[in-house]
Amino acid sequence: MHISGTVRTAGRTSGWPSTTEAGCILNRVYVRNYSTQPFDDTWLSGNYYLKSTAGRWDQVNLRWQVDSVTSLCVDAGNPGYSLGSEPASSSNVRINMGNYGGGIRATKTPAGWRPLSDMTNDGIVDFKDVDAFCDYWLDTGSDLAGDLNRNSTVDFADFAKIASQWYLESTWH
Ligand SMILES: [Ca+2]
Ligand SMILES: [Ca+2]
Repeated sequence: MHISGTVRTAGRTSGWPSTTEAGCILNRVYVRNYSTQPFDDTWLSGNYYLKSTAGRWDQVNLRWQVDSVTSLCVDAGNPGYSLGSEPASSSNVRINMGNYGGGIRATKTPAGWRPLSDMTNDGIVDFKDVDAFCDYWLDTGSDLAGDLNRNSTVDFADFAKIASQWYLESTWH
């Protein structure tokens, strides 16, 4: 599944580059400075299934496998996208980045992994997310990153979601 989107914020354009290993790398660079951290905790080499402590599809043994780490690409896709066919759970609030995002084999989300309103994917809901959100204010259409309740309009109902999660942090933040 193709998961693209662009965050338009003041002075910069950053995206959720879609389907590839490179896309995840770009996202990680955007989120933090990962220059000192290895990328091998992110996906399974060769097939790009994102690792997760909540479960990741093992296509060799055809079962869900639990990992010791979780990829930051889990629930890091465009907040305005539908989850598609991803495994439903209260923890799964956003579509995953990567090849399997939106599909039935999408990697599962650990509890508290990603606030819906953490538009900048930096692990906390704060003014930077409001900055990103405001660029979509009163926009209409599908797949808008600021459309947190996914009703094709960016308005106060979406802002209320940010307000309700103010300073909420990811478990890894
Ligand atoms: Ca997800
Ligand atoms: Ca909305």
